[in-house]
Amino acid sequence: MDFVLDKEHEQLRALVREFAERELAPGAAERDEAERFDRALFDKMADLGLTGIPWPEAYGGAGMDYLAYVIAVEEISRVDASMGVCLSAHTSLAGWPIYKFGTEAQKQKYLRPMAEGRWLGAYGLTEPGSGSDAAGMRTTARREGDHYVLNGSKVFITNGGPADVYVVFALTDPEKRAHGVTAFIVEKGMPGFSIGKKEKKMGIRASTTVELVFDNCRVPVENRLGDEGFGFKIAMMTLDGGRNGIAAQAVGIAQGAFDHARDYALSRRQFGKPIAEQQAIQFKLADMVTQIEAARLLTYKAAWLESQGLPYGQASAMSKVFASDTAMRVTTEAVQIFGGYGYIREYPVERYMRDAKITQIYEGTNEIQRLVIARGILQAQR
Ligand code: COS
Repeated sequence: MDFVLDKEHEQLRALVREFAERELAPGAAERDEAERFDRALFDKMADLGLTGIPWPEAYGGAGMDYLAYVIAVEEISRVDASMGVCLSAHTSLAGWPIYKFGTEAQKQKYLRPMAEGRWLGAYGLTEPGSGSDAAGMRTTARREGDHYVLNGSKVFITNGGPADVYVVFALTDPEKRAHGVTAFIVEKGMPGFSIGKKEKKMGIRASTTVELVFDNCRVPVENRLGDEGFGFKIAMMTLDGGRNGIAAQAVGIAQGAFDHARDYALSRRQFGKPIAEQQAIQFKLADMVTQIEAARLLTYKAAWLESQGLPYGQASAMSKVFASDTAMRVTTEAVQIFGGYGYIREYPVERYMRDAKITQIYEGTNEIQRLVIARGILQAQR
């Protein structure tokens, strides 16, 4: 067992941290305020080779592992959680299923430009009436010759709008629920595919969250991802890894808020001395840093398991629950340490607290994560 990162991962962390401080930090508050996604920043991440970290070089990737990927998401999110989720959804939710289940032609056509950062990816599972009960979806895909015709809508789609490639799930056999779901790769501009309502959110406001509308949308058969009826498993397996990307985002948010709170505690003077000298503040900082470290270890372990080809679904559910709950606790305490200044937008920590909340909700609520963990325990006993 080795708890020290190797040189390659340390170098990546340093590279991403420097990039995030230089390119993302200066405008993060303004983009949040304006609810503005900046595609040029994604392009800059592409220039650094961050948009295809775990994919082989043959598909335009960096040929690194999932640990490298979560370190990058963590460091981006430490400064700007909106860009963190942009990278996470692009890589884990859109890239992974194509890498894992795509044909060679699909990988060359879609994964390569995504890995190179020329195309942005998104994932469409959730619908207005089906969130936690993902198999309750209503969107249909009817085969007509060499096309499928999609009808329905998807909601809360991260990167939707700017994204060029969408991995979308629809029922080819509605009677069969989960076993009747099929996955498709839908391109921006395909006839009958449009972007609906753009959501106004509490946090991660510099990332887009939209509705996708399919109105007799014609998708060529060669864009089916995997076999008919295999889509639900693709969706679930994709989320198994995606959830650890969200854990990494949560660790980054918590670390960013902690860093601001620690610096503030050292400089803010009350009762004639820095507040960091008061035990009440020291105990908060000690708890915060301990929880962050535990969350990081769970996240890195899940990434390591995936990189080793070992089962990681339960480990990802654990990292996601713990890291997101940690992000919420730590950011709330960071606001408390800042006192009245913590509550106003001129200071950064209220943004971290708003950004943290979604990590307990998306890619499966924490209640669903606990269900996944519990199922794993019970199955192991059988
Ligand atoms: N990996 C592989 N297969 C999986 C799987 C996984 N992680 N999870 C479920 N499956 C398979 C099951 O094995 C089952 O297949 P068989 O019937 O052939 O055995 C099939 O999928 C249906 O699974 P299950 O019966 O468990 O489905 P449920 O309807 O009970 O739903 C939960 C399971 C609740 C776990 C699922 O709906 C879920 O994860 N919901 C949350 C959705 C979510 O995260 N949404 C966020 C969207 S992205 S922001």
